[in-house]
Amino acid sequence: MDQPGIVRPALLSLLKAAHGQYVSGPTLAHQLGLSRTAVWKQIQRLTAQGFSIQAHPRKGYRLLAGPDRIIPSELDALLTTERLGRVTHHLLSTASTNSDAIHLAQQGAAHGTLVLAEQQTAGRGRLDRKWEAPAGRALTFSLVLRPQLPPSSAPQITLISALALVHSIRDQFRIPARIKWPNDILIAGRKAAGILTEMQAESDRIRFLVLGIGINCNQDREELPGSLRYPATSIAIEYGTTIDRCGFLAALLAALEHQFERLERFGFAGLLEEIAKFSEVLGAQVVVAMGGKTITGRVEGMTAEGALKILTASGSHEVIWAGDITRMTPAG
Ligand code: BT5
Repeated sequence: MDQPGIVRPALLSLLKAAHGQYVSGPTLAHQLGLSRTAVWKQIQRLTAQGFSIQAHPRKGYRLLAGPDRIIPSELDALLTTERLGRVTHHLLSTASTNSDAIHLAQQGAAHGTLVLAEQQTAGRGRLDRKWEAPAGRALTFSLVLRPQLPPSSAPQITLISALALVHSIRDQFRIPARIKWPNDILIAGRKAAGILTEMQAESDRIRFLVLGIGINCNQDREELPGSLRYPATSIAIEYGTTIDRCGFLAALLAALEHQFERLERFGFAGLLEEIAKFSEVLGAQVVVAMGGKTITGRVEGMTAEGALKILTASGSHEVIWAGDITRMTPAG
């Protein structure tokens, strides 16, 4: 039975798989196990959701363009995770998905709860800086996490998430993304994504952690914010064409889940080498700003907790737990 109001993700998958070519009504009906009238009704529902579909009396249907928003049923169909994203709050507009996720976590939201927004009106970075992204062009989301880890591991979650992001971007688009300690993803030296981890903890355990991720996906150059601390780019600019945000999100959630499992199994020290492999800053000459203070030196590596080790110009070894790399000359 065809349920009223529900669009079958399989229909969308079949249309997408045809890459803009027609798929005949009988083919769709056969593959979906529906009558041709039911297929036509489903097509109408997709159109109502913002998909642009051309119907031809003999050739069938072809997908011209998707809406600038993620369709929850499509995400559901693509998810391969056990827990991440299994409960999803999908919002067209909100102030900040991190604020929403914190609120939900305080009310007991389960590990893996996802808050996804097409637009944020007060998206934030660290130290209450702004995170800017036009509606429907980026990915802005937050996850409620309840790891069995001490509060001191919060920075590790940020770095492990960065590792998952780098792997997903590399696997999906063959783009050599890198990690800029502590929370940025760079492509060709430009910022393509940022991570904001916020936590509520007791002295010895994390009550919950909210992992907020903003990714520049389909913005063109004009849509990237003007005055930035660091030059920016988007995946589409580097990839050369727009990307399927929904497919990318599903792949990223799987990569995040995989990396969190590895963190719990092997500990952070076991993943340090891999993070170092994708680090943009290892060996680089840097200026790090921390509060009102700056430190200049060469990045020697990371501690087993995820802090940055710097050899300063005067020869002293410094360990930095939080800060911003404001200038960087790559290792050469
Ligand atoms: C970050 O902070 O990079 C963390 C950004 C996290 C955003 C996500 S979106 C979903 C969730 N909900 C939220 O409210 N936040 C999270 P930070 O390292 O402090 O960098 C912030 C700086 O990045 C700003 O001061 C700008 O200079 C710059 N910036 C803002 N929007 C940008 C963009 N779209 N692309 C590149 N840089 C940007």
